[in-house]
Amino acid sequence: PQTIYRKDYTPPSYWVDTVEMGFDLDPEATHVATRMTLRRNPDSPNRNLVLVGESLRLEQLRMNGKDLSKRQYALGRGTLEIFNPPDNVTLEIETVTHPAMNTSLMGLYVSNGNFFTQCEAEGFRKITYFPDRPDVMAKYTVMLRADKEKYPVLLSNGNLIEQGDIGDGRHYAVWEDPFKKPSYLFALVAGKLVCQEETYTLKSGREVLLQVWVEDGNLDKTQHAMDSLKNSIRWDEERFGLELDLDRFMIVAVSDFNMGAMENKGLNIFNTKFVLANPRIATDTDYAGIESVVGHEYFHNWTGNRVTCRDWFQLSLKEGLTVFRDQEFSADLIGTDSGRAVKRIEDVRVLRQAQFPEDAGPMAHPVRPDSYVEINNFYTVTIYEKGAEVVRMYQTLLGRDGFRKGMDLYFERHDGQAVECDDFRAAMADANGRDLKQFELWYSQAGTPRLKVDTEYDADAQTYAVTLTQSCPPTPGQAEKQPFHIPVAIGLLDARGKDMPLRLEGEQQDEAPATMVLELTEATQTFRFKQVTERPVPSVLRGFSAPVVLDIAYTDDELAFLMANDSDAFNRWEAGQRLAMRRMLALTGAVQNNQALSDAELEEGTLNDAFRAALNDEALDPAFRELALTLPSETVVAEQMDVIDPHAIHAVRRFLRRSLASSLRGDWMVAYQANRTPGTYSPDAIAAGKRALKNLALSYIVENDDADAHHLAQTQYDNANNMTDRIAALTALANSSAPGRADALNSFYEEFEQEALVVDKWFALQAMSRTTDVAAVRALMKHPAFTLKNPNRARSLIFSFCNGNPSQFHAVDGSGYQFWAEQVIALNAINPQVAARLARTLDRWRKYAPALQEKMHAALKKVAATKELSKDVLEVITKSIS
Ligand code: BAL
Ligand code: ZN
Repeated sequence: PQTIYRKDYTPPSYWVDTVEMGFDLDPEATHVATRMTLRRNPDSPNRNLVLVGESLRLEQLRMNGKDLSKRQYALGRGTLEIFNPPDNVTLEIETVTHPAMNTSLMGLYVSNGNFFTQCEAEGFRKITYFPDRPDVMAKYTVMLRADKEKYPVLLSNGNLIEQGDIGDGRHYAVWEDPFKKPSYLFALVAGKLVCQEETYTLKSGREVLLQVWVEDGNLDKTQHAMDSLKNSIRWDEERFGLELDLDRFMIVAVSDFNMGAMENKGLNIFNTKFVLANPRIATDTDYAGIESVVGHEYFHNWTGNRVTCRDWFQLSLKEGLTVFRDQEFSADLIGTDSGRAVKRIEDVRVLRQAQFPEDAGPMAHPVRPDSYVEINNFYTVTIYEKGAEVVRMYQTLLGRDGFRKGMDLYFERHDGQAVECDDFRAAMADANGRDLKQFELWYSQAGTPRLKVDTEYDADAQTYAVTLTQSCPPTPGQAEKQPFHIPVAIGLLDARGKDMPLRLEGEQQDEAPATMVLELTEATQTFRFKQVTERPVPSVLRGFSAPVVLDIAYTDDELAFLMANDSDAFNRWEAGQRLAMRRMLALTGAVQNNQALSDAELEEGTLNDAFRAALNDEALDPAFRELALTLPSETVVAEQMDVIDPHAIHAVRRFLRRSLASSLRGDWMVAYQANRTPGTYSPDAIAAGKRALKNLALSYIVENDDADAHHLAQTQYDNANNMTDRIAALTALANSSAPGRADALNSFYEEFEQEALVVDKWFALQAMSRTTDVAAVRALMKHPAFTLKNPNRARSLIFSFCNGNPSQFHAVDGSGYQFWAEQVIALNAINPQVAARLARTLDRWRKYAPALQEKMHAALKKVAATKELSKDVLEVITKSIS
């Protein structure tokens, strides 16, 4: 397959001004009539008009009112090229598509008998021939026609301007979107759906209609999405002065969906997972996920839709920025400083768990990639989460007000345009009179930078020198890296654990702050603090001020001290994680040397004491304590090893959990009792934090695997009035030898058989359970509720096992890898996008011991040798093997 390069960008040969579409919706064969007006782009070197189309039957092609003769155009593989058209063109195209057969879930498809579309990135070309690229923005008018009984609801972007019957039991609706948009934001929905609706008054006094559409029977699960939408609208007005520009804003839930959700103009289409919630079926995590995804899609209306991307290499322009916005939204909604810190820790955990490995593996790419084979493979944690970190660094460097000025200028300059990441950076620089040239390297260089910290205290001179040294490992196609512009937030703690006032030598300062942002721009720089009256303990990279790996030498005692005292909550958490990581790596080495792990050693250790102190510190938010007392995940530990040994890591993490479970058993029990949340369920941050800590305590207690522990879990399972507590108890039981284990799993399924999202949880928790091996997963695949065709279901069982159960997946006989290969191949035939995601699982195969490597390589080869591999999967596998 062909590689597309950023450097090859050329402007389109024609702009499209208007698009009128008529759909005759039929699951077997939908006819699409499109009329568009185009105008030659004088800046393009190309004379011909090239449209793209995929899996389409072309029925008719007319230009300026006349049929085109065969000599005037060429129909290639995926392209329709019209030779040397006049400057102004009206094209009429009729195409036929087959929605019911479309299992890729791109373009127009059918889910549970209803029609949906997904057009980002390149799905519109499965609906009609079109210059399907984001820099071509047009105004759309759409008429939908369908059987009235089967498809009573007909929706598209913008405003409903007309509807009525057309005889034969059919009806129609006409939608007009007043805003120009790229084709990837086109959407339609048709079917049997019901909605919760509310009118909402904007700050300006204008009233808007808000709707959340779901399948019949789900109206008891839409309130949280609706509340989240209203919160999003208010937040964007307050924080960024951005108003909803439409009179109607719709969210539609669909159970077959490749992504989390999609920001189509005025008609957001969501995976049911990010809409449906009530206490019976949804966990606190689900509630938080819905809030952030509803926010994310809503915020795209300005960052993505009003200002969009020139080409797909600029994807992070909208995604990094919009993730940053949704992160800030969630943090602001919690409101408290400690709540913000908890949100920050959670976001950084995702970055480390998923993005750092990506940045160190064969698919590593810059935030603004230089090339791709299949753009769908670049909806990555690098584009999204690292992209959000890059946006966050502007705010760290410029301050909140400076960041806002940059945003204002960005919209002032680019509203209605398709632009580049560089345009965003220019707006930030110009609005603040700052030179951000070097900052571009965050967009162009892949890899996670390392930041080494060396310190020197001079008691006589009372100075403290902090030397920062940066480096960045090579990544595919980038052997050498230039130094980044890195904001390093720092504080210095005195012996009592208090922040010392910071004064830099050679700087004019009005005040001496507790935290200062040092700007590292060279490979090595020394920053010297003055009037430092005692040797401090440094707290570096506060709030995780840059997406780097921090290399700093602390003693165990210093880490325990920081964990207990740092005024920066992020670094308090970080200190505990470092302490745990150090111990986990040491023990992993011991396991590999066949040494026995001993409890006694741990009970007297710093880690045990530090964990006990954090657990019992009533001044700390329960949500924070839950994070502080959770050991680094097996994946995060794996990334710290030169040669990953999944079995040793698993043994060590389990050993440490059991040790902490038994040595702190009384403390866990106290925390368990103290953090119950009786009464009516509420997903607010305080209550959710309590449940999180209580359920962490439960999971530790059940590590003891005795009758009392089993009883505690069983009682919680039987009496829970919400899914968070229910599933936590079931998970604990599933990971134990409790006699009620099998009964609980069975009864849970029976109770929730009709709730697809809960059945997903049921599969997922078994897939990730310690005792579930490949054979058990194969058995679960035979369950009548299992299907590979539904992405959520495939993810719940297959992905959860391959990515979330490392010690079983990496079975020494290679059976996990064979299973993986079979599923990638099976999914490839159904849904290439989902298959390519699963294909990423073996990205890091070169990091394992030779015996495992060999078996992984064989599995990769097996996939590579498959006939009719999609370019999605082919790109991932080729990059992994090469
Ligand atoms: N644009 C794809 C889905 C999302 O990032 O919102
Ligand atoms: Zn997005």
